Amino acid sequence: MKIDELKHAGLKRWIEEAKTLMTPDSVEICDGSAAEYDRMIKITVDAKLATVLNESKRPGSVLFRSDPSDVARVEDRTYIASKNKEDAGPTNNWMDPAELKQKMRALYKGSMRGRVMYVIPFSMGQIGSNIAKIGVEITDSPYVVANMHIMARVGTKVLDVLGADGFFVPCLHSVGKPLAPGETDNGKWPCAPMADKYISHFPETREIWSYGSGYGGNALLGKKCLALRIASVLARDEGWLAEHMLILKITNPEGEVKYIAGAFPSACGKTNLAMLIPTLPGWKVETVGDDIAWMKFGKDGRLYAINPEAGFFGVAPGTNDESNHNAMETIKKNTIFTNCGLTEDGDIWWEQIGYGAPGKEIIDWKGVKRPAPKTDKSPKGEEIAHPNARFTAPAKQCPCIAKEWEDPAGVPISAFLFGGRRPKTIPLVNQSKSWIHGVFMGSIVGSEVTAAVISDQVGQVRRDPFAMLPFCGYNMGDYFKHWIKIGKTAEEKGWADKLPKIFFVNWFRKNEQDKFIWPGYGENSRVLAWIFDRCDGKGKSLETPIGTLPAAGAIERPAGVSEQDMAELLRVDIDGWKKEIEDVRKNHYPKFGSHLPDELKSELEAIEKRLEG
Ligand code: SAT
Ligand code: MN
Repeated sequence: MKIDELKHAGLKRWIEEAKTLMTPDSVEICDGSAAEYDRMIKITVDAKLATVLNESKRPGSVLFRSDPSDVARVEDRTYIASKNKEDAGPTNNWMDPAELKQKMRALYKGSMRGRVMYVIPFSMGQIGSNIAKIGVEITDSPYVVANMHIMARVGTKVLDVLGADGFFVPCLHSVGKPLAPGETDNGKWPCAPMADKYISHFPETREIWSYGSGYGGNALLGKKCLALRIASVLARDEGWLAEHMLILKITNPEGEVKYIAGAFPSACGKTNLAMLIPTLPGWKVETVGDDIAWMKFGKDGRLYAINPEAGFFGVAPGTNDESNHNAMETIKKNTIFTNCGLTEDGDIWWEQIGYGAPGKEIIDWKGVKRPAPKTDKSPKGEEIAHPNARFTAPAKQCPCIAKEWEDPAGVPISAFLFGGRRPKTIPLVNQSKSWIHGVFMGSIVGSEVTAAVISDQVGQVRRDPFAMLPFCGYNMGDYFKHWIKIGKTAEEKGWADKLPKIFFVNWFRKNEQDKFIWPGYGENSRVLAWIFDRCDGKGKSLETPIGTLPAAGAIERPAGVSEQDMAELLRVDIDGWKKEIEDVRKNHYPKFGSHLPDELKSELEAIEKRLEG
């Protein structure tokens, strides 16, 4: 399709502007076809950016190696450029939108020289769903085009829905590496130096400008940029929720079904939880989504969730047949791997894949030949696969994908989970006493920072409210208010009892020897079963100062967990909680100043009183 054939005048104008600014050699409007996907892969293979994997082992799959400086999201270079700094709030980087655009225009100038400018129309959510949103990404990266084919619904059919004047979020992306005449990438992942990378959001004008990175959430702009940062602003304005949450379907032995959504920071096991195989007999878990949930009230007063994505962009290391059999099945074919190891027999490999690497040698994520590890472990810092190595795979390939996963109406949510990596203090599971207490718990989520972000804080516990710290497109204090307002709306309409119940979970408790005391993975089904029952007002429980915990014996002990360990997992550590809450009062809540809702101040005081006994 040619630019002239486009029906949408605004889209046409925007493409022309981008072309004038970035001066690509040519422009292509993506149709979303399988042939187009294959062509993108061929271009990257010809440029030596991708390696085709062994067709008999990993059909239809390729491996990319990124630049060592371009391996994860860059929070320091991510901006929320609202007109007023206060609207970005204390947790976001801010710059004046005009100033930022000026800076970025200078970078974009001529940045696509020697490259093709691809225009990708995409829909987050089933095309035509009343919860879905349309975006158009302009990019000079065929890697991005191929990934977007998997992660979103792309192509001509989106333009049909957009029509002549439909709303779309313009998403501008350039890797920031123009090519001289005759030059090709020739095996070198194109990107710009760190100081020139910008992942920018303009919430008032609903625009995204990304420059200098080709990796994951920095470049696949439908994901974190649109479906979370911009969508959170749309959701605030339109009265719905855009959340960093997995969605799972759970069926009990009696055949009753519930849907649960859960917010956990990046690389805390959302994909594993969404695909878990229960160890509890008779229970079944199926996947609706593994990263993002968009939710709206239905006519019946329940919150209905859709997964706006069409694929999984999952962390590879640690994924194996034990930890996530369904993910291993999903990535058997038609998968894009990034920054994994390459074995002698043309397959991928990573740390904790469940087996040593075959053959004598292996190529690591930096492209260096190394002795093939005999076990699936490597010393820290010497990994064969980058700790944030990823797979991009179509959701429809997942053996446990729920049949409702593409239902445009969404699925009704019964429970919200909040959690993070917390070695101490936070018990295995804890139900909130009320909606507002649940919002309080969500607002104080803390987690050890993982390799999903380039940061010097990796390994340290930081507060990550609602697991949205890097993804909230406006003032986080106002975001808390929005959650409170959702509860109030439900109350006013007589739907309060239909709101999802809220739970805090922690699979990551450690003992004095720094060993995990809860086995996690499939055993988490024991916790999910208790949550399932609690949604029906069943499940033996105990009122405590921090919330409602399982009564002793309410969660059956898995093999390998001693009685003492179980008691520790469910102990209310009053001293630990006092410290936790003191940190919230002294260091966390003051950040939000006048934007902190009074309701949360009251919750803070109430829990302080309860802890004093
Ligand atoms: O933002 S990414 O999509 O690169 C991955 C993540 O942080 O969850
Ligand atoms: Mn995520």
